[in-house]
Amino acid sequence: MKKILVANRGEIALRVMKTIKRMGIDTVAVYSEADRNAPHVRFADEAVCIGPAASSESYLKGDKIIEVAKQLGVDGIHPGYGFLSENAGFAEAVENNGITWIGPGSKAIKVMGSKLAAKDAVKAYDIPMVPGIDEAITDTEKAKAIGKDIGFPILIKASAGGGGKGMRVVEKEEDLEDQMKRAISEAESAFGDGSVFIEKYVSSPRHIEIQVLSDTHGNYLHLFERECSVQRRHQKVVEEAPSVVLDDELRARMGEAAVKVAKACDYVGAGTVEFLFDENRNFYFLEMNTRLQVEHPVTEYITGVDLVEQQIRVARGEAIAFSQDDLKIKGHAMELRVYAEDPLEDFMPSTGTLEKYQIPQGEGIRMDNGFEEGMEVPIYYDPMLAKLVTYGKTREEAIEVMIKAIDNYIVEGVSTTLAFGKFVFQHDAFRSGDFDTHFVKKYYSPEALKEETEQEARLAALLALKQYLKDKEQLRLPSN
Ligand code: MV4
Repeated sequence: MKKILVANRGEIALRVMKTIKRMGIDTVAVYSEADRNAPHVRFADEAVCIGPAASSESYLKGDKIIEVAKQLGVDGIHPGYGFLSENAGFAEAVENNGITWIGPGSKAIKVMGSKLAAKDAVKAYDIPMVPGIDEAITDTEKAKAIGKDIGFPILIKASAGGGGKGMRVVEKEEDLEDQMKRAISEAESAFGDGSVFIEKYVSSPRHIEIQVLSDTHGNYLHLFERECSVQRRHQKVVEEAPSVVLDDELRARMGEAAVKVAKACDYVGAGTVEFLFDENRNFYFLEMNTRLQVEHPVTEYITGVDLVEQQIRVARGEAIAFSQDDLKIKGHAMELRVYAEDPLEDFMPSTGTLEKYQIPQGEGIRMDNGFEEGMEVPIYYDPMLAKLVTYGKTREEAIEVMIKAIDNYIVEGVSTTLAFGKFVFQHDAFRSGDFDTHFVKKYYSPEALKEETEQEARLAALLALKQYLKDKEQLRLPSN
C-alpha cells in the first residue's frame, strides 16, 4: 500500500494519519466546507473537499469518497470511527472498486449490526449471555410468559439499536404490554426495524470490553480489557485499562470468550467485544463493535501495540507478528473525553471560537487532539475536542498524571467538560474502584461540581495568602 485515504475528520483522522505517515505511506484527507482549515487537512499529503458542512453532504457520502479515492490512485481506505465505519454497504463498495477496506469484512459488520443476528451467530460458541430470548417478539402474552420465567425487571431492546438506543426497563408485568408497544414503534421509527427482544435486566453492571485482533491467516488474539463504566446517557466519559475488578483468571476467560465472538463472525482486523459485568463477577456478551474505538489509546498504552498499524498490516494480508503469550499488561492508562459542553448546563453543546487553547504535555501524557487556538468549534459534528490519555506504572499514578494534565489544559472561549472530568478522577468511588455504570447519575450534579470548584478556589486563595505572609515576613528580616 502506497496511499491511504482517511474517511474521517478531527482527532481520529489525525491519529490514523500519524501512523500511516510513520509507516511510510502517503495520506489523503477528505473534508467538508466547514473543515477547510482543519488540522487533518493540513497534515495530509493530499486533501479533497467533498461537500458542504453537513455530514450527510460530505463525510457520509460514500460514493463521492470512493470517486476521490479512485481519482487519486488510493490503495486503501481507513474509516476511523463513526460516519461510514460500520456501514457494510460502504465497505463492500470500497472493495468492489478495487480498493482495500481497512476494517472487517462486510459480513461481520452486518451480523454484529443486528443484536439478534449477533446472538444467533455466537450461539454455537458457548459464550455467556444474559438470560432472555434470541428472537424478535411481538406477542405480549408470550412476552409476559418470558418475563415470569426469567423474572422482573426485564429489559426490552431493539435488535437494530445500539449504544442504549431503543432500550426500556420493565419493572413489573402490568407495564409490559404498554412498554413493548412503545419499544416496537420507537424501534420502527428510529431504525426502520421494529424487531425487539427481551433480556433479564442486570441492574448495576460494569461495562467491560475486550480488544480483539485477527488476521486473514486464522490468528486471533485479544489485547485485554478496557473499563468503560463511567458514562453519561450512553456516552462514555472516562475509560481505563486494565479494569480494577478483573484478575488474571477472569481476564483470560473473558479474552477467550471475546475471541470466540470474533471467530463466530469470521472477524478480520481490530474489533471490540462488549460485556456486562455484574456484582457477582459474572460476565455476559452484549455486542461487538466492528471498528476502531474512540478509547483504543488506553489499550495501546498498556500493551505497546499500535492498533492502527496492526489494522493496516492485517489489511495488507500480513500475519500478526506476535502471539497471545507475547502480550503483557504493563502499567495503567486513563482516558478522558474532553467535550465542548457545559457540565453546569446539562452538558449543552458549547460552540464558538477557541480564544485560548493550550494542551498539556509531558511524561505519561498523550493528547489525541483535533483542535488549535483560534479555531471554531463547529456545530455540525460531535462536540468532542480531544482525548486526554495518561499513563502510570500504577492506577494511582495514572490518575495523578491525569489531574495535573487537566489543570494544565487551558481552554477559553467555549465551555468544556474538563472540570467534570476532574470531578470524576477526584471522586472516592472512582479512586477506590467501587463504581458501575450508574456512577454519573449517582454522584454527579452541577451543585457538587460547583462546590468542589469553590472549595479549590478557597484553598488556592489560602495558599496564596500564606505565601504572601511568608514573603512579607522574609522581607522584614534585618539584612545584617
Ligand atoms: C443491558 C443492561 C442491563 N441489562 N442489558 C446499554 C447500551 C447497550 N450497549 C446495552 N446497554 C445495557 N444493556 C441488560 N440485559 C444495561 C445496559 C446499560 C449500559 C451498558 C453499558 C454501559 C452503560 C450502560 C448504561 C445503561 C445501561
